[in-house]
Amino acid sequence: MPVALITGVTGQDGSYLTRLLLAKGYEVHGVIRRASSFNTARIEDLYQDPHQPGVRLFLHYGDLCDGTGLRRILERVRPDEVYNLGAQSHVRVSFEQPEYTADTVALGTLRLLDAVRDYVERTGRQVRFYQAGSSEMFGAAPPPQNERTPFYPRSPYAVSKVAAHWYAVNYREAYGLYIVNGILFNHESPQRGETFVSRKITRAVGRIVHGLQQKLYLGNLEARRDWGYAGDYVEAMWLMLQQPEPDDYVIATGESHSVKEFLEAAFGYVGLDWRRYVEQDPRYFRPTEVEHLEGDASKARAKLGWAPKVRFAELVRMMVEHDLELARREKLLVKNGYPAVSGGRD
Ligand code: NAP
Ligand code: G4F
Repeated sequence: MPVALITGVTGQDGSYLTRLLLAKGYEVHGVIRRASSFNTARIEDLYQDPHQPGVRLFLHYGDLCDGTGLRRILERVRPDEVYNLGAQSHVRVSFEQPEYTADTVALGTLRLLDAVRDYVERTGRQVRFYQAGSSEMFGAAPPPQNERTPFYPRSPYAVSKVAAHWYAVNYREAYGLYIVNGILFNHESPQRGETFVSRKITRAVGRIVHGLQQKLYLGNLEARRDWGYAGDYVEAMWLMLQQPEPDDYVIATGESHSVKEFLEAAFGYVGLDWRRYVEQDPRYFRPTEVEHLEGDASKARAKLGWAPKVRFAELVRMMVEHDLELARREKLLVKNGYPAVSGGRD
């Protein structure tokens, strides 16, 4: 049975990847951070009581800022594949916490790569490593962006991802390790964090329909993103690690939309005019913005046979429908005396 280790297992991509690998027959080990409240909501339905026989999902406390712990987990798990998805992944927050972002994203990757390097050297085992790179690394470089586009990062997050990318390339070349960089454009889902713009919008649509929210405050509405579906993108991660030789790949739909177009699609789906509900708040603008990301994934199509299945309109519909149901349940709770969740952050 192949064994996978995932950092960021509790995040959006971690939850989709865990589902995919379990379905493929893997034993999956996830690194979770100790928190004062449960942070495993996205994988709750996959969690298995370790006291039961036949369990294939295991969780280990760890942190990308704690190299010793990562090394210990590696020794215990003895993985065939490592997926490094853990990160402080919010671009605007990275302007407020640049040092912490660099610690998790850049140094965290280095810590894990270095632990894998020593583990491989000592045991002689093969370990395949996936590094979660980002289209944010292209930043101000004009679209369409592909593997040959020079990086021009525009945030502490993006600079840290560029560092992680080059650490990965260097460890591949210096030590002959099997390491791939997936350069993924934005991908969303009903599991997307609620402070990213897509989910912030679809959550607001659900709440507005059910009378739980009146206004939605956003920043730059002109920015364009190449939005795909997380379920499709974790397939690409897995495919990258199944190739005879390690390489780097852009994963994207090849189609971009502005935040305004996302608003039109999401509010339009429930027959509302977004202009009546949306206001701009300067706090959501970034000191340096990435205006236009639109990927060219022809290399992934040719070499991995990968193509996105879910397109923009379908993605928006899926997210709005999910969040309408969530808001309906929230309304029931509020009606029964539970405090309302405050929406519309970040
Ligand atoms: P996400 O939902 O924000 O999940 C991030 C994960 O990292 C969470 O499990 C989080 O744990 C964990 N984490 C944060 N800080 C950590 C630390 N110091 N040590 C260990 N784990 C830590 O992100 P995502 O959307 O799934 O993205 C997965 C990866 O792909 C990230 O590296 C992101 O930067 C990258 N990426 C994402 C996209 C996208 O559009 N989604 C595109 C390109 C690249 P908690 O649950 O405890 O917070
Ligand atoms: O949803 P976002 O926060 O995603 P962003 O900045 O593109 O980053 C995401 O995708 C990257 C891949 O390209 C990942 F690497 C990264 O980890 C993350 O998953 O913002 C999208 C756009 C931006 O231009 C932002 O300025 O939406 C604009 N926006 C406008 N109002 C807003 C808001 N973004 C957020 N989060 N909140 C707003 O109120």
